[in-house]
This record gives sequence, C-alpha cells and structure tokens, in this order.
Amino acid sequence: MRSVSLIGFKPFAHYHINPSQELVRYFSTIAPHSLHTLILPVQQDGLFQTVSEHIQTHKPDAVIGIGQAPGGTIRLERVGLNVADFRIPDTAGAQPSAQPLIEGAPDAYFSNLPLQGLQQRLLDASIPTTISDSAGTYLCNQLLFTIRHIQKEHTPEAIGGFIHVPLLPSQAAEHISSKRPGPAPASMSLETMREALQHVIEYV
Ligand code: PCA
Repeated sequence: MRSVSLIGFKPFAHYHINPSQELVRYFSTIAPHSLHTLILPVQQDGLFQTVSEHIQTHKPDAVIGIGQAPGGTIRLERVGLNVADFRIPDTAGAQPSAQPLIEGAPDAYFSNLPLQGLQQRLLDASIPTTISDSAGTYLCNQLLFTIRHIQKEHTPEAIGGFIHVPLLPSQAAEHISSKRPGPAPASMSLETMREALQHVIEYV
C-alpha cells in the first residue's frame, strides 16, 4: 500500500476551529501504519523546516496538504506560487508583501496529484469538487509550494498537492450570528469532507 501523509492547519484569524485540523485529527485516530499526519500553525516561520523534517522522516508516496477556504466546493489546487503576499498577518504577526518564498526556486510548482481523476471520483460520490487555479498567496499556497519543492529534492518519485475545503456549518453560523460583514458563507459538513478525504486517500 502506498504511504500517504496528510498535513493540515490549526485555526487562524477569528476562527476557533479549522476543518483541516479536524480532518487530520480524525484520520490520525483511524490511521493505518501507512498514513502519517502533521498539523501546522498558520505561521510562515518554521513551516519549511517542519514540513521538510516530516517528509524526510516518513518519505510518503503521496503528500496532501489541506486547508480551509471560503467557498462551496472541495477545491483541488493546481498550482503553488513562489510568493507570499499576506492579506492578513499570520498567527505570529508576520505579513510579507510580495516576497518570494524561496529565492532562486522556480516561480511555481504544479500539484502532481491526479486532479481530474480525483475530481471525477468525488463528483461520482456526489461531492461538489472543483479544480482551482489559485491557492491564494497565504499559508496554503506556501504549503503547496513547499511540499512540491521538498519532494522534488528528497522524494522525486512522490506525488503531492493541496486541497482546500469549505468552512464547517458551525463557522458559517458563527459568521452570521456575530454579524460579520459580507454574505453568509457556504459550508460543508465534516462528514462530507471526511468522505471526500477517504476517496482521495484511496485514489492517490
Ligand atoms: N487556510 C489558509 C491558511 C490556513 C488555512 O486553513 C489559506 O487558505 O491560506
């Protein structure tokens, strides 16, 4: 069986929960030996080092980053850009503006997960899934870029990519009850996200 690593994020900004952390926790409790997990703070400082150690220790055949993003679909990200341009500070207070993530590295790395096959599998399971051409310029983009950069150097046969999941219903409800500006966000249940991730783990 192929070994898979799931990497998620802790909560950030005004959120008290991050569905990616909930998903990674869930899979770590039911994990077979071939599944590795890592939860990162939403901080630029230390991300490269932590992810690099994780990949070099476990040498997973597939690495899947996960994070939350507003929207109504599971988003299979196509590309990570070599840039950090944070709209809000990270949880350590850093807010780089149009900075390269790694000087001298390529401008971008593509995910090499089988995006189209994955999308079809999730759609066949009635899970709304899109392929996204921008993971943003915050920590999720940074994680995707970092995963592929490290894989190219240390585990060149491996595949890696990133998946954005929507907010949880509790986060959308909180948005409305706390009268945050903007329209009520879309959401997806944790059960559906788990089912999606289960398909992804089986497919890659
Ligand atoms: N989402 C953020 C970072 C952590 C997360 O879950 C992003 O989309 O960059």
